[in-house]
Amino acid sequence: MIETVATTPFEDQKPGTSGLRKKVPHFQKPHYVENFIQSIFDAAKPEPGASLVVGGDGRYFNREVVQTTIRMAAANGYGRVIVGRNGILSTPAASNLIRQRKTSGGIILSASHNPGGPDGDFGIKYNIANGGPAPEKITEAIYENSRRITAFRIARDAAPDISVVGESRLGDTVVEVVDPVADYERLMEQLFDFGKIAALIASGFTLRFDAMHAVTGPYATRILEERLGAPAGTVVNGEPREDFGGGHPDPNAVHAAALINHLMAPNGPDFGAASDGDGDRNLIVGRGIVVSPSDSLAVLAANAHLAPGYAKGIAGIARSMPTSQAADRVAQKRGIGIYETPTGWKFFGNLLDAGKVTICGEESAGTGSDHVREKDGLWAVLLWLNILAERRQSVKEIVEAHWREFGRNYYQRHDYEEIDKTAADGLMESLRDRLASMSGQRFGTLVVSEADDFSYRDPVDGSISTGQGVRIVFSGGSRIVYRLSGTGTQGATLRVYIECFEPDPAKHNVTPDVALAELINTADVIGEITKRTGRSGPDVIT
Ligand code: VG1
Ligand code: CO
Repeated sequence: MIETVATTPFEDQKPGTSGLRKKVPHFQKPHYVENFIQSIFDAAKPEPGASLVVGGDGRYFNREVVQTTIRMAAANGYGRVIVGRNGILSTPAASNLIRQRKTSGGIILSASHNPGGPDGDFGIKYNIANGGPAPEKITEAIYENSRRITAFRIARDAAPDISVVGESRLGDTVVEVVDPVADYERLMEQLFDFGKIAALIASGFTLRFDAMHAVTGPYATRILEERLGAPAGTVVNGEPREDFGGGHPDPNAVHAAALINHLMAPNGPDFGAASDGDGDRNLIVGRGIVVSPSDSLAVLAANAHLAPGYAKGIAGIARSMPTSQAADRVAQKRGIGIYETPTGWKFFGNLLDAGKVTICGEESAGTGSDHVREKDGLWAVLLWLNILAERRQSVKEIVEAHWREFGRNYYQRHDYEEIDKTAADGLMESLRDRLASMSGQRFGTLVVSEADDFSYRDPVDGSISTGQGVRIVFSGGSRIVYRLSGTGTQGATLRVYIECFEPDPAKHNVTPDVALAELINTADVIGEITKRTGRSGPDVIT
């Protein structure tokens, strides 16, 4: 029995960088979830009998929204809903399922690295048939629908039990519960030399993976411990929890400090890694070195051919605009394409589908390839392990050799979190107002060579995205980028990205804060950050 329920629109269901994200109590308002899901289905316009993947990162409220989504999918003409057992699917595993099973799309429930629990964050995202996040054309249609919605459709019956793998029915719709790890594990096995990685581990190479009580726990335990023979206990915090154990599942120097300290200890392991709430980000740590995500992208791109899945070489690289230009140097030297896109994985989809690029990455610890259409935390870890198994050098040796060959891009991102929204908007507006007169201005030893507000024309479909971040480039190539986060749920978050290039290997051994000192000061002078936000420094530096 299908019910049509009258509803009234919410004004704030505009998807951000990666879906709609709000506090849990906000999502719990009557009809808030239903309105948004109906708006998705109305934009997706599934063929009758189409199939849909549903799953999430297991955070608080995941279970309820999975049930609601199944009931609404049944009422909106979907013939089959494929759902991870207990509603669990990491973001890359969901992307893979959409592709493997050729569904019309998928709904991924996640607020990624944002904290969970009853007062934490929740999120809903729609991915299209290629497995990737819906492009802006579709997210805009979803938003438009959400502002006009008058009713939603939902099956009156409860959704079937999703704790056991197998098929059942809800009305005419088949609900298929799958093991969340199985298909993903098969995909990883095709890409990487599991035998070689297992041999590396058997030879005494030691590692630790911190799943941060989030969704990657079961994936990492199955693959690293059960398949590749890493000893039990290699995966820590491997039990997914609804509130991520009260932590903040963001694999950066602040929230993954325990892992980093463990790696820096005298008897620490050879390799450490962590992933975020929904399993699409990665942190790579070697003994004595935390690998900056932008460097990791460049190293992976330069060495991917060492893994069987990429043995033929890579077609090209794409990076988000604020990501350091380390990857560009790899592309230039290897004679392959390099693409600069706005922030967010949805902008990589067309480039990957068209075969223009094989590897993509963002400075925010996201790396991935054409194997799915999302960034993929465990994939990056396995590619690193495959490279280590082939090169038999330490992480530090590999990164330092990379800098010697390509030069080093010193890089930092400074986040000012939960600042006043009006102050943040004012800061960006003031920067935009000054862009035209910026060129030629001198700040200390730095002279501005170019300044703009990044806009992107998709080379595949010609769509244009404007206002993607203010770039100030100095002669010599150093740059400062300012943009506001599109994933936060409280106030505004200002991100300032600071970068300079150092070709001389004799100067590769200073810390980024030293190499970037003048740029960091200049970022405050040009952005008027202290003056406008009242903050004396960033909350997080990555
Ligand atoms: C952040 C990151 C961006 C990433 C996005 C989603 O967006 O900067 O690189 O794609 O999160 O990742 P923003 O708009 O807050 O800067 V995830 O792992 O949160 O889905
Ligand atoms: Co994520």
